[in-house]
Amino acid sequence: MAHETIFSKIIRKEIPADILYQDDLVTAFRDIQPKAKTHILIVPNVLIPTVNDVEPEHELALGRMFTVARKLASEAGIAEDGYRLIMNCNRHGGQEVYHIHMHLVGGQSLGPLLS
Ligand code: IU
Repeated sequence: MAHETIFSKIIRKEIPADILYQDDLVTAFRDIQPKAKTHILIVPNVLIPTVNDVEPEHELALGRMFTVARKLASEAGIAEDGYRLIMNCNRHGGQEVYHIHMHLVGGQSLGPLLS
């Protein structure tokens, strides 16, 4: 049984967050420590700790994360210039919160990913 993180409380609106989108499968909210002008986290409502825990039953929610990323990028006005979608996994990936999340970052030039 995976342990809940603060993201489950944000999804249930038990603690405040700047939620930009929510439906039956996913929730999107602004990162509290933005690393770029636009920095949004898109998370499945169900707890999946890491990408290593993804199962076929999660495919609908994972697909929804992309359609919501596209929508929010468009609403933020960054779609045409571009942006980056990032999912970190475990220690070497730099994952800090063990509830998978897609970072949507943009609003500025981000440079090469690995430098
Ligand atoms: P990571 O991929 O697990 O490293 O990213 C976790 C992100 O969650 C990181 O950018 C934090 O700033 C962000 N975050 C948040 O937005 N709200 C929170 O309450 C917590 C972390 I804890």
